[in-house]
Amino acid sequence: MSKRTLITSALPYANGPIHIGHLAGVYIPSDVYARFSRKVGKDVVFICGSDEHGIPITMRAKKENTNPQNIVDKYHSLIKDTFDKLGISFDHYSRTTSKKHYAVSQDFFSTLYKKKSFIEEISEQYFDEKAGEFLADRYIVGTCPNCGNPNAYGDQCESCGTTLSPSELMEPRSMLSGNTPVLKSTKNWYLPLNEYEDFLQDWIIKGHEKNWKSNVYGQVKSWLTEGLKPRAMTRDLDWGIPVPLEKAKGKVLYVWFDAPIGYISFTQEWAEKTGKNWKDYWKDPSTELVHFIGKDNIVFHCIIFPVMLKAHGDYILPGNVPAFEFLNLENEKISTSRNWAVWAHEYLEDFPGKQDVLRYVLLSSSPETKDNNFTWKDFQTKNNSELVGIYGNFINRVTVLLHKYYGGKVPKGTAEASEFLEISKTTRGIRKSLEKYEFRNALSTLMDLARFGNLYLQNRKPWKTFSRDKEKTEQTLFIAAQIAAGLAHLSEPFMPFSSEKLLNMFRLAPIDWEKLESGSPLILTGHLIREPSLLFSKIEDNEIEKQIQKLLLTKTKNDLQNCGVKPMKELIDFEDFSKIDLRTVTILSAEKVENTDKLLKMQINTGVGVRTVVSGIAEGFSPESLVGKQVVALLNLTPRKIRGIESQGMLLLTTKSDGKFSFVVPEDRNVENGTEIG
Ligand code: B3M
Ligand code: ZN
Repeated sequence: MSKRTLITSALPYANGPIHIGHLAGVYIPSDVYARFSRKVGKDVVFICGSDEHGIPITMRAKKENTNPQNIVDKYHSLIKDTFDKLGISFDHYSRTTSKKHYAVSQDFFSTLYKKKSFIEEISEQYFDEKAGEFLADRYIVGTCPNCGNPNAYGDQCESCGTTLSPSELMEPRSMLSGNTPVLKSTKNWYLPLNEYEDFLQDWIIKGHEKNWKSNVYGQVKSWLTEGLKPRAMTRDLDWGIPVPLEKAKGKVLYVWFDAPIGYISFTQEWAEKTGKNWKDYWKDPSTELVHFIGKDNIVFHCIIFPVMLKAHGDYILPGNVPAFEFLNLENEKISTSRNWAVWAHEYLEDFPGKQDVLRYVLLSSSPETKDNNFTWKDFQTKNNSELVGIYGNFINRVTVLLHKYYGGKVPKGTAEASEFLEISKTTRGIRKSLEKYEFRNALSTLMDLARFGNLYLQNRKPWKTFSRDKEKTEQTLFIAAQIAAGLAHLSEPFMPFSSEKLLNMFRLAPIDWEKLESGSPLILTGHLIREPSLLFSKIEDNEIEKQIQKLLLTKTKNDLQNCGVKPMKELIDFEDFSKIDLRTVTILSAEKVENTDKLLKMQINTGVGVRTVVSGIAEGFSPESLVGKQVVALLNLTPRKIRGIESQGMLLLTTKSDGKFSFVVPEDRNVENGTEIG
C-alpha cells in the first residue's frame, strides 16, 4: 500500500511578494519533495496557503496607508500566481481568512478551552497611550536581554534567535509612536508549554535524534534544556480571528495559534474539493506529516504547534520538520524592508520561460545546513556552464545524432550494457538523498548522469564509428537515448518544465520511479523522436549586468536613506532659476579681514567689472593660494556689509561632512571671465 504523506510548506505572510530566500529555503525543496514522493508512488497531499493575520499584515497596511484586508487580497493573489508560474505543485493553496479556517481555528480553541488546556491570566501588557492600543509582539522593540541587540522584537530576537516576551525587552519602545509604552492589565489565555516538557523530551529528544536534521534537533534540545514558559494564545488586536468566548470580546487568536491550524483547515478544504477523507491524513498514525519551514519557524513547528496538537489529542504529530537556513543575496542578508531581494515575480518577467533555471540555481545553492549565498554571476555560470554546457549539450548531441544517422528513430541495441545501469544507479542515488532531505546532493547526482552521458559519447565517438562500425554506433546511440530518457524522467521533481519538454521531444509518457529502478529499457528500438528543440539557452552578460545595476540602485537608495544629507528644498520654477546670475570669475587678490579668523576679502574679475567679495573661507585657504584661481560666483546677490566691507557677490563652495570646503570650478580651464552658467 502506498504510504500516505502530508507535506506542508510554511504559510507565507501575505504582506509582500515572494523572494528567492523564500523559494530556496522552503517552497522549491518542498515542491521537489512532493513531486518525488508522488513519483515513488506515495499518496501525497501538498498543502499551503497565505498567512493573513498577525502584526506583519497590520504593519504593512499602516506602511501602505490602507487596511489589512486590502493588503492580504493584493499579496495573496500575487503570491499564488508566482507559485503557479514557478510550478510549485500544491494540491491546495488557500488563505487563513477563509471561512473554513475561521471555523476550524475557533473550534480548535474551544476544544482546548473545554479540556482546560489553557491557563487564564491577567497580566500587565504594554500599552501605547498615544495610539490607544495594546502592543503585541512585533509592535514593540527593545534591547534583547540575551545578546544586547537593540532592535529585538517583542516575540523574538532576530540576532540570536531567542524567543522573547515583550516584558523581557530592555528599554522597550512602541513601533506605533516610538514612545515608551506603559503597562496595563489585560486577561489572556496561555498554553502552559512548561507542562509538556516531558512529552517533548520523549517525542523529539528520544524519538527523533536520528531522523531530524541536526540544526532542528539541536535548537529544540537547547530550548528544552533552558526550560519552557507558558505562552499567550490570544491577543488584544483588532485584526485576526475572534476568540470564541463571550468573556474575550475584542480579542483575537494569536497568529501563531491560527496559522499552523491552517494546515488542517486547508486539508479539509482540499478533501471537500476532491472527495477525499481529510481524517485519513490527520488522524491515522501511519500518515507521514512533514513540515517544510525556514529556521526562524522552528520553535513554532517543533514546540508550540505539537503541544497544541497533543493537547487537542485527535491529531498526529509531525514525522519530520526539515528546516532550512537562510539564503543571502550578494553576501548580504535578504531584507524586504530594505528591498534587498530578488523578487520572484520580477524574475519571471525578466527571464520568461526560465523558471527551471531559477529552480536549478536555488536548489544547487540551497541553504540546507548553513546559510548560503546567491549571486547573479553564479546564476549565469550555473546556467551557461551546467544547464546549457552539460545537460542541454548532451540532449542536443543525442537528438541531433539520432536524426542525422537514423531519421530520428532509436536504433537497435541492448540494455545489457554496464552503462545502462547508470540510470537505475542515479535513480536510487536521488531517492536516497531526497529521503534524507539532501536536495543539493540529489541535484548533483542528476547532473552526474548528464556528465556521464557526455563522457560516454566522447569515449565512443559515434561520429567516427558511423562509417566503419554500424553495430557499435547503433549501440552507442541506443544507450545515449536511454540516458536522455532517464534524464527526462528524473528531472521532473527538480525541473518540471524542462522534463515535460524533454518527454515531449522523446514522445514519452511519465513513468514511476520503480520502473526507472527496474532496469528495463526506457525507450525502444524504432521509437521515433521529434526534431531537437532548445532546452536551455545562454544568459548573456548584459542580462546579468541589468540585474546587478538594479541591486546597485537599491543599495544607493538605502545608503541615501541612512546618510546625513539634508533633504531637498522646495521646488522652484524656471523663472526663479533664471533670475540667478552665475558667472565664471577670477580671483585677483585676497587678504585677511583684520581681527577675524575666518573672513577673507577678495577682488574678483567678473568679466563685467572688478568687484569686492567677503567670504568665510580663511581657515581653508591661504590668501596667496587663491590669487589667479578661476571659480564660480553669484553676481546678482544684493550687496551686504560684512565687518564694514561691502560684499558684492558670493563665491560658490561645497562643504563636506567633515567641514572642509572647496570651490566649484569650471571643468574647462580656459573659460572667459563673465561666462554665464545655467
Ligand atoms: N507566516 C512565515 C514567516 O514566519 C510564517 C509561517 C507560518 S506557518 C504556520 O515568515
Ligand atoms: Zn538576541
